[in-house]
Order: sequence, then C-alpha cells, then structure tokens
Amino acid sequence: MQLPAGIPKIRARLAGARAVTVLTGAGISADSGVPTFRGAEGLWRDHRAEELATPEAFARNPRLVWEWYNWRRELIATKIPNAAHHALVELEQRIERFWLITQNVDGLHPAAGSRKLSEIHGNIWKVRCTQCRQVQENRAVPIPMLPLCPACDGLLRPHIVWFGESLDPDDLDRSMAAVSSCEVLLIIGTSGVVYPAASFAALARQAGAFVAEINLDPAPNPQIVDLTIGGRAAEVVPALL
Ligand code: BJW
Ligand code: ZN
Repeated sequence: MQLPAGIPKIRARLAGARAVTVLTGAGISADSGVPTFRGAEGLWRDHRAEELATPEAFARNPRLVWEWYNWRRELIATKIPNAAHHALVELEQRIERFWLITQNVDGLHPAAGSRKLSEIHGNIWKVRCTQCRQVQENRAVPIPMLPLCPACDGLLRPHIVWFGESLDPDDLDRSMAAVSSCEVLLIIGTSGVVYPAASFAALARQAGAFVAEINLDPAPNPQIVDLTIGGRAAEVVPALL
C-alpha cells in the first residue's frame, strides 16, 4: 500500500512531542465493524440516532430506546479493537503527556488497553438508575426489559450522554485541559458536528497545537486543521508510529 503523503509530517511531529491529545469518533470503530452514526448504516428501524438519543425519547418510550441499545449491545459484543485502537495504546506508552478523548461508547479503546482516556459520551456497557443515579457495569446481552435498579427499583437507563444533556464536568475539564495544552492533536474518524467535541480542533489550534485529521472522507476545514489524511483509521493510524 502506498502511504499518504502527510504521514511523515505527522510522524515527525509525534517524534518531537511531549504532549499529545487524540480525539476519536465512530470512524475508528468502523474498521472493527461498528456502524457509524451518520453513515449509510446509521439507521435503526428507520430511526436516526438524533430521534432516539434524547432524554425526551426515553421518557416517551423507554422500551423503544432500550430495544435500540439492545440491538447495538448485541452487535458491539461481537466486535474487537482494530489496529488503530492498538496503535493508540502504543502511543500512550511512548508519549510523556498523553490523553485520549473518545466520543465512542462502544468500549473498544479500554478493551484495547487505553488507560489515559475520557469516554466523553459514556459507555454502552454501563447503566445508570434514573432515581438514585447509581452507575453500574452491565454486560447482559440482551438486557431484560425493562431493567430495574437492584438498589431502589428505579428504571435503569444507558450511562450515555444524550443530545441536550451535559457531559460529566470532570471528563469535560480533563478533556479541555488536554486539548488546550497539547503540542499535537490527532482527530480520527469523526464528522465533527457534535459539540462540545466539535470545538476541540479550533481550541487546540488557538493554543498553538499542530492539528491533524485522519478520516476516510474528510470534510474541507483548512481553518481549523493543519493537515488532513484521507484514509482508513486502521491503516493510517498504525503507520503514524
Ligand atoms: C472513517 C472511517 C474509517 C468512516 N476510518 N474514518 C453548540 C452549537 C450547536 C449545538 C450545540 C452546541 N453545543 C451543544 C449543542 C447541542 C448538541 C449538538 O452538538 N448538536 C449538534 C448535532 C448541532 N450537543 C449536545 O447536546 C451535547 N451536550 C452539551 O453540549 O450539553 C450542554 C448543552 C446542551 C444543549 C445546548 C447547549 C449546550 C451532548 C452530545 C452527546 C451526543 N451523543 C451522541 C449519541 C450517543 C448515543 C449513543 O451512542 O448511544 O454520541 S450523538 C452521536 O454523534 C454519538 C457520537 O459520539 C457523536 C459523534 O459522532 P461521530 O463519532 O463523529 O460519528 P459520525 O457518524 O458522525 O462520523 C463518522 C466519521 O468517521 C465520518 O466523518 C466518516 O467519514 C468517518 N469514517 N469510516 C476513518 N474506516
Ligand atoms: Zn436506583
């Protein structure tokens, strides 16, 4: 395979960097077989994620929302991390100050071994009680309907950040600090339309970082990115090391 021309430039930046932050989106897991949100496979029974991933949708029809999550849990349970997830674990071990911010809820980064990590939109293998707010790991596939809290009998919901909900303040603070203090920001496999993650590239660049994007189908955004590489995450990311 002929490597894209930008790879040596990113390699050189990474080789000289003490602080590196990485932001990932659904595109990195697409190479493990997990469908992206805004791609052709992003629909479930004709519903878009925007219609199901809201507190209002859950209040209206918790069974429908849980059925969607059960479908995704079944699918994700069969998937494993790919070469891009593994390469980021290696990068974490090489770089003095490293932080990985993922929008993905599939748990494939921790499964690969990433530890310096914020899962800013939550994790599909955790549930939270709508009454007592206790968070628990739950790997049942499928989860029995409707799942109730063992402590208080309240309705359980996915421990995921839906549209209109705030991110965990500690995760957000940690991520903003990593974005505004890094020398290199790598943005891998995200459409960059969902906030606050969509603002991270501009924030890093304002703070003087070199910002590089890896995307199968990159959108033109030269104002906020120094370098774009068009390609599959599982091929490009390992080649950066
Ligand atoms: C490949 C590839 C391969 C394919 N290799 N690449 C400011 C302005 C406007 C609106 C807002 C704003 N601030 C907040 C909002 C509201 C809202 C928002 O951003 N709306 C926008 C859509 C306009 N944000 C929020 O509500 C957030 N909360 C918040 O900010 O609280 C405070 C607040 C609230 C309200 C108003 C103001 C402030 C919370 C957002 C949580 C989103 N969560 C979701 C759903 C989770 C459900 C679940 O997973 O179960 O998280 S949305 C969905 O999109 C999911 C993803 O993490 C997220 C990002 O998607 P991602 O990863 O980019 O995927 P895709 O599919 O879009 O893109 C894949 C990319 O990969 C593509 O580019 C492909 O080309 C590429 N690709 N294969 C490399 N092999
Ligand atoms: Zn409870």
